[in-house]
Amino acid sequence: MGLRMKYDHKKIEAKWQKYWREKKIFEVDIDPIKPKYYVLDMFPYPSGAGLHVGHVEGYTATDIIARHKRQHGFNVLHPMGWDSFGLPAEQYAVRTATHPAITTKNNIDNFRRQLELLGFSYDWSREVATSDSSYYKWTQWIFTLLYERGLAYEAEMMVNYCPALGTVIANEEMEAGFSKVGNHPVERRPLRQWVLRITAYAERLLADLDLLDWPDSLKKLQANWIGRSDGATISFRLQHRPELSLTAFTTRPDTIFGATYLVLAPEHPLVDTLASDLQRHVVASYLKAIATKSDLERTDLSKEKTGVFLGTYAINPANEQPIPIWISDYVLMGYGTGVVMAVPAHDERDFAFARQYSLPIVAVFEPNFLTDCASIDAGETSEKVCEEVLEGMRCWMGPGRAINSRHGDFSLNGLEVPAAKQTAISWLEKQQVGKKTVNYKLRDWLFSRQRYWGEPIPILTFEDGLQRHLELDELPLCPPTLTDYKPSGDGRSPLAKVREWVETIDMKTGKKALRETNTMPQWAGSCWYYLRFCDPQNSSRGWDPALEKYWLPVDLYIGGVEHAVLHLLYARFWHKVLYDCGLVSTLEPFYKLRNQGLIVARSFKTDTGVYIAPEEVQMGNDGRYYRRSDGIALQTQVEKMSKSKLNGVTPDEIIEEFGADSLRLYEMFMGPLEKEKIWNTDAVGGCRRFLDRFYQLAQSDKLVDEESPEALQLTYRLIHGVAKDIEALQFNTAIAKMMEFINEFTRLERYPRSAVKMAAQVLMPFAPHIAEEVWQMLGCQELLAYHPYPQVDPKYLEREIATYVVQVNGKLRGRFELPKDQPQEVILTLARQDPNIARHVDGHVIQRVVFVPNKLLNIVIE
Ligand code: ANZ
Repeated sequence: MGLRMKYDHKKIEAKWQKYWREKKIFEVDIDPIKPKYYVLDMFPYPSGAGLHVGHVEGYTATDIIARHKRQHGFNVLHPMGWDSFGLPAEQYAVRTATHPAITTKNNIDNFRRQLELLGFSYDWSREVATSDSSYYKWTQWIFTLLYERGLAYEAEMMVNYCPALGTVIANEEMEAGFSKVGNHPVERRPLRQWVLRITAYAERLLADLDLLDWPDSLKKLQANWIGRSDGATISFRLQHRPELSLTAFTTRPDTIFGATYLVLAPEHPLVDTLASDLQRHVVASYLKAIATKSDLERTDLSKEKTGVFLGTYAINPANEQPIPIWISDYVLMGYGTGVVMAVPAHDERDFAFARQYSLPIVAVFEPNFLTDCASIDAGETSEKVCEEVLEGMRCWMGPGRAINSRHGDFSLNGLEVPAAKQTAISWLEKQQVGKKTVNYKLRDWLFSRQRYWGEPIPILTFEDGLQRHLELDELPLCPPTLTDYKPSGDGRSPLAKVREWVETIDMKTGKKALRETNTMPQWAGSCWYYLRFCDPQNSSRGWDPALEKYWLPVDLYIGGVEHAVLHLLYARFWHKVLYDCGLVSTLEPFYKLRNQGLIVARSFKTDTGVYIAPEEVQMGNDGRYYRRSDGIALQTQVEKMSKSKLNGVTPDEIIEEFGADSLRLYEMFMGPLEKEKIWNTDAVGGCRRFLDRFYQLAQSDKLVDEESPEALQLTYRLIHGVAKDIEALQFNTAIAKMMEFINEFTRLERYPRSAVKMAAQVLMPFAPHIAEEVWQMLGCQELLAYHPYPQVDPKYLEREIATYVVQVNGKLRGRFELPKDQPQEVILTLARQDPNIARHVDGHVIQRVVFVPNKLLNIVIE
């Protein structure tokens, strides 16, 4: 009997990583003969904390796809780089006076080391960093293209200013009045800022979502953010000043007869003109009271409405009635026209406001309950609801027929909402007092930041106020080296303090000029990195058109859902501008996108809120958790991994103990890619044991050169099933199939060498180091990475499917359709990964599992 080697992951992984790196195995060039496949990750911000197991999840998924596509003959572009401008490096610089370039370089080196340890098959010759001047030269150049097309402009505007961060931030970067980074309070302030006209692309950004194979939830998020509203603008003449008028945007022009007052945003430019002498005083004090409120606070539906009457009237064009003009902070200047025609009978906010200030409420639609009874609460009758609406005691936003809507020969009476809308718009257009209008919630993109560690905006301003952008031969424009990175605190960038950099002589005209001191936001560099990866070293252009044509679009993009309205919207916008400039050949950058789910972890704490490390926790017989040392009962919670909660793990420690292949396998086995998953270090051991068994298989005494039909059948099923799962990005079920295979295969009397080789081919995308090693141990000379995927003979594939019913304490909780004869462990594992089933099981002790082969699994908990 030969001496068997133990599976030494450290030796094997180091060996193959060195080989791949030194032989530049994964470097690619265009190859007109092969089909191309571009698979991209959302490149990381190289933080000081290093790679996270969440990065490993998405990066393993794309690596599996990249390797799988190579096996299928594709020319695969799989690059990696660094989104390396950003606030943390700058804040660290402020604290320690270390130049951000130094911190960033160290962090990048650490990230690269960690990624290499995972055996990802990147073409490292294409590595880029957004903070390198050879990269941001082109980011600045794209900015000049936007500027030339009128898509970058300066404006004095109310901005979200975050005093703690010392900078302005975009709407997309805040939530409920706080910055998403650091959760600091954000104020409203007027400041001169650079803004990108993303609104000019609103319709295309919305319409082209239809071209994309993205998760529906993500498309919906973008569509809602863009927020298209179809309606009309209607102009209201002023009662005693016919030369003046106010224009309102409404989505319900059909309710025009019910418009009983107008409400202006407090910032509306006509507020001062319209306030009567009598009301001037109260108006002024109202304006003062609301000055610092954020849009979010102002539009909060639940808050009590406030406002004041301006003392003047407008005329409702439909019925010629005078209606009072108010101001209120629930109307925003930044949306529509900043004027609302208030229809209290059919709009909730207007209704609350009208009740508050006793303004008239006139119902103009009679509720139609045939098509909508959702708006009636339990215990109410439709008659009662109808009566209340007609009496102005209740607001009705559902469908109905128009009433009280006639003046002269203009009538909407009897029409349903959609028809009434059309009729109203035609009438308004004919009378020239309104027109059909589409409005978007999307605002222009606030593009300047008062920061040091970002791309300087390449603009010169001359003494006469004229400006020019720097030409390509003047780029990159590098920031000066500072020793003091602190924001100046007065809303200006740290660069503003460097007079000799700011005050300059324009090389082209010899005129005195000032440099722009604001820098670009972090999102700028990531707007086009997928393009640079096509041609990363080009110093004379951003990318070569032939290379762009060959590699683009990105065929598969994987990343977190948190980028739904930031990076993914901004990058689509830039791409469309580049398309209009004739610089890219596809309408969209990323046709297929999938999100990875969050990896969370169980944390434990005592009643007094002290977090306890998982190693110190033990589960009692009652299924609860206790501190090992003294038996104190602990509270437990599943939450984001974090240092302070002691529930984090680093890829480094897992790789050290179990190996990169085990980590890759485990992260893919945890559950469906897009779902949230709970980390469990013990389960990495299960994946490790599977690899151990596979390694032993390749050295077994039972290996033979002859084939056998049983072995062929098992192997072909595996080859076929795993390929199908990979194409569908169902990596967890692919791994379940491999585990099932090894169980069945090791029961055979003889192991045909050819079958084990094919199994190594199937395993390679998931656990590439051990697969290459086994492949070599079985006598194969050439590299497995490019070896074509095995062909299957379909006659071996037929196999019956069984429905496995899963119960928890006898109650039906799920169902799986799988090939017959699955072992109990496979069904139990799949069941525990299924959120619907896991919900009933997690946190309980499993007392017993009843298994009826090919039929049923009943999990009995206490
Ligand atoms: C009259 C009306 C009657 C309205 C009715 C609604 C229901 P979306 O769908 O979000 O686009 N509105 C217009 N401009 C506003 C502003 N600057 N600040 C706050 N509210 C504003 O909302 C459009 C509706 O929001 C408009 O249609 C307007 O109220 C209000 F039965 O006009 B509506």
